[in-house]
Amino acid sequence: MRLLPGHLPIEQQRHLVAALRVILDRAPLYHPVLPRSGSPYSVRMSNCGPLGWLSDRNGYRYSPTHPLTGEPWPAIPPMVLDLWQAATGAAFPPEACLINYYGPTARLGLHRDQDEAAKEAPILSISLGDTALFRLGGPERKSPTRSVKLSSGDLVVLSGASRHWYHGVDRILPGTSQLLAEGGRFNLTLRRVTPP
Ligand code: MD3
Ligand code: FE
Repeated sequence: MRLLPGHLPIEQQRHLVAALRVILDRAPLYHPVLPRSGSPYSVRMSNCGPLGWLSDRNGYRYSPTHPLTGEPWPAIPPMVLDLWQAATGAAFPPEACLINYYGPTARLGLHRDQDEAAKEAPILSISLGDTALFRLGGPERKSPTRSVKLSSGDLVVLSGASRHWYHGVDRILPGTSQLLAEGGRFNLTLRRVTPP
């Protein structure tokens, strides 16, 4: 895992939030539910890009359309595609940009990202807004974990072995950023889904 702390200058963070607002007008945040149990996540989600990650009663999958509007996801903003290229060096574009929104009490349990057929492609994460206490584990659920703070403007590149490690978000530290009028945190997770 490669952490690029404070990679994004504040003007770029603001520009990115403005682009996010336009995307979320067309593809609103919704409350996903866990497979089988149907329990809601505390994180709200949306996507941009040709594919979007979904969780519902039937399982996890990638879909070209929003589960509530039935419309295709909006395009990934050019600035985000440029960041992907610069940070990952990948010769191919990402296909999915998951947009997670954390209110002050939201969290995300320990999990692995393993719904992508492109098993070896890197993942890029962009944090905006309040700081998150991120938990990084290892290859197995029982592997030792450590806590890492992810602040507004930080990028994380997951490649190689770390791409398949357990991770989650323990909590948000409310009031740590002024970027979002509503408070809370956005995280963008860019992924290649189909093998390039
Ligand atoms: C480490 N999102 O959407 S981003 C997710 O902050 C997700 O919203 C978190 O986990 C968030 O699936 C973490 C940083 C991240 C993303 C993928 C990883 C860290 C990772 C994959 C492997 C190891
Ligand atoms: Fe994840």
